[in-house]
Amino acid sequence: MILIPILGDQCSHDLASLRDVAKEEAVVLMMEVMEETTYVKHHKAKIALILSAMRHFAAELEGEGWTVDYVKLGADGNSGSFDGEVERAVHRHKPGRIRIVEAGEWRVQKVIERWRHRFGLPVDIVEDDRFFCPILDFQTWAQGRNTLVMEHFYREMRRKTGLLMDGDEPAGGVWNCDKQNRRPPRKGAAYPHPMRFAPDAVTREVLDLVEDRFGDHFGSLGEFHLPVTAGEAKRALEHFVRTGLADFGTWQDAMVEGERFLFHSWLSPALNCGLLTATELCAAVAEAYAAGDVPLNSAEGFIRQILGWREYMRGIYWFEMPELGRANALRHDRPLPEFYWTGETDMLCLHQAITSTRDLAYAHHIERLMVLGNFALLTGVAPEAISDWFLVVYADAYEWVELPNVVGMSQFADGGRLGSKPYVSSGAYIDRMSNYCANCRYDVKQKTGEDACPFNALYWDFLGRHERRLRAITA
Ligand code: FAD
Ligand code: DLZ
Ligand code: SF4
Repeated sequence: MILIPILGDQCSHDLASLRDVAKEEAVVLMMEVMEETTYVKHHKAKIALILSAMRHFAAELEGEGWTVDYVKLGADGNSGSFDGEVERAVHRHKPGRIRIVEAGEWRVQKVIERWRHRFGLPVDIVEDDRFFCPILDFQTWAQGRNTLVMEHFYREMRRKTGLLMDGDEPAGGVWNCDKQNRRPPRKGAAYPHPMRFAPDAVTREVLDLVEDRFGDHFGSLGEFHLPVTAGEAKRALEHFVRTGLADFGTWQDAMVEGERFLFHSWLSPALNCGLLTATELCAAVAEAYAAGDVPLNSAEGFIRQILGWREYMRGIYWFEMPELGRANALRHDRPLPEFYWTGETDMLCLHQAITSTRDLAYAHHIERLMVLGNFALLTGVAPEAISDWFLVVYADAYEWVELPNVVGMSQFADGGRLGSKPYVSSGAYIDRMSNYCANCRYDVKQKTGEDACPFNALYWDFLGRHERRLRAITA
């Protein structure tokens, strides 16, 4: 008998560990464990998403004929850890071997790698082929390079997958449409909304459980409408392709007061826990482009985020761990301002991004990078402090994608290995890309004084403080 543990971010029907295994010879093990729900105090919506997705997925697997041993959080004897639950399952089922897909996070992978010794059983750790680029392939690509340029990696991935390619040439003759993707918001524009799913009985039970056991965690559950099954996630993807994708590219960097999503997909929670696959997403977008339904700058812009940035971030994570978790090239050491938890600040841009984060476990990319990350970097917050915050507050946050985005891209704490310059700006950038400044208590045009936008002085102070180091790094 084979024991197949499936982790909370592995809720994919085509999971590699389930392939080529006879159902009658296997027991699938799924474990709700306190260690995972509390190793950081995740946003309530993230815990609800994972537990609901796990419960739905287990029921679907049973429907397909798998035997599933599902341990609920409140089950008698639940040890609270992956180690403990696999140990108990080994006693229950007496398997001849264990088979598991490699973990998304370094911390968990280290736990799995000890199982062979711990349980005295063969443990097959199977490659996670839900990603386009195997970890070893990325390491081969990255080995010996001083700087790791995403664009070079991305072009190789386009060639390898054939996505948006005309033979050897990029579709439409350009590899990257980023320059067409930086329009500020239009006055009076209407925005679509990601598809919302009313919680069913399973999700409602989970929502009660989360409120009951994790009531002191950050965030609210009132707006919980995320997809929790592969079927719902597929509908959410189709809805996005129909309603948001065409304008995604052009207004990718725009920010608008009160508009949480603009033309963004909000598909990352479903994607990162396995309800959707990267292949499915890219295929749907490439198909819409081929059918003439969406322009190239949107199709390319979206596929670049998945095939380029997402794969690249994962590669960097596994290439640079565990050192990445400690990186602090600019030697920043300030604590995180308290208002990151409360949203209580007069800076409207930060207030907007933080309240969206609190209410939905969501803020879009430019809010994360150019508002929340920018402010932390300018004020010298310790990378570990801001990284812990990012890992807690988003429904799509897993260390493999959060850490390189925060420590590398946003905080420049890796000293420029991932990006050639820090993503910092004064208020002028936020003013150009949003309508926030018009309604803010601060004046974005003023550089000094009581009413001056804080981003302005902070920006020049940052450049002055780090001039020598930045010159050396970027020389
Ligand atoms: P869309 O704008 O619709 O983009 C489509 C998809 O592209 C996303 O769903 C996502 O899967 C992918 N994507 C886009 N940019 C990136 C990127 N830089 N890295 C990886 N994937 C990307 N993304 C996470 O999935 N988890 C995180 O914990 C996370 N933390 C971040 C922290 C910071 C400081 C920054 C700057 C970015 C972070 N991102 C993270 C990347 C990005 O902000 C989110 O993927 C995106 O906002 C998710 O919303 P969406 O699905 O509406 O994205
Ligand atoms: C994020 C999360 C949470 C909150 N809870 C669980 C859980 O109870 N059981 C589980 O299997 N997975 C959970 N997860 C997702 C894991 O943290 C994720 O699968 C690993 O970090 C990947 O390495
Ligand atoms: Fe943010 Fe400054 Fe604009 Fe206010 S004026 S919204 S603080 S950038």
